[in-house]
Amino acid sequence: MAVVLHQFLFSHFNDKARWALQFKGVEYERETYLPGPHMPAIRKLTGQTSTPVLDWHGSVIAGSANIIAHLEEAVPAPALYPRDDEQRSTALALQQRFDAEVGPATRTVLFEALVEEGGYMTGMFGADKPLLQRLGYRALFPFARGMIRKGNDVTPESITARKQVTLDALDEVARATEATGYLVGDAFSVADLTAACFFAPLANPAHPDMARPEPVPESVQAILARYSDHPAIAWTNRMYALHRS
Ligand SMILES: N[C@@H](CCC(=O)N[C@@H](CS)C(=O)NCC(=O)O)C(=O)O
Repeated sequence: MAVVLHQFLFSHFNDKARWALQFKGVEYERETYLPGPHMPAIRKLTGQTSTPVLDWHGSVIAGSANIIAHLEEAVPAPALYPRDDEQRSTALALQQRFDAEVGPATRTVLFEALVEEGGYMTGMFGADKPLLQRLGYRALFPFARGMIRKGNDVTPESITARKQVTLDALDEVARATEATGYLVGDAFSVADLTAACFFAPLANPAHPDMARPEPVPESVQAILARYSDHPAIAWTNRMYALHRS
């Protein structure tokens, strides 16, 4: 049985799984879903609707952190968990905190603009789909806009709070990577992978899985411009260039 990643294109939580699979040198297939219509299939597989989901030779694993934990056990080298116990705990705690707070925050920051750009957003998530399916998805978008806002916490109160979480996380990573270039110790780990993925929507790294399709709408460009001078954005692009082939 093969290894299959059930995924959305571009999504930063999904890129955690893609990056870990690539880092470990695992050959795998991708089953790509359109956000929204994905629900019945993912629910049938896992009992919930969130992606990424990994089918590992018939065992189904849901959630980016669980997928990385499984890969770390199945393919120990190269390691994503630091070998030193204390450093491993630090890296895993950072992943847990960033999964809970920072991933959702940067998504809200980006979705504030994306949700108003129906053509761009549906084209992005449907990039690998046939034209007719893309057109149908685009036509349905206005009816789904409210649900997308709700599902991604794009509300006035939440946007302000999540911009602050985003800025605090960027500052934290810039500070913590100043000495060695990495978040924990002096080597790339799950902590760097997690933070880089969550900043990728704001950094727009030149990797085919995450680089925004051109032309990028002005509203999205304005968000990228807001963060472009932050040292953690340069760090994110460096992590993608060095460790995400
Ligand atoms: N904690 C989960 C969160 C994943 C997540 O938020 N996935 C989003 C895409 S970025 C998703 O699939 N949303 C659709 C849904 O939940 O139905 C993880 O680490 O994998």
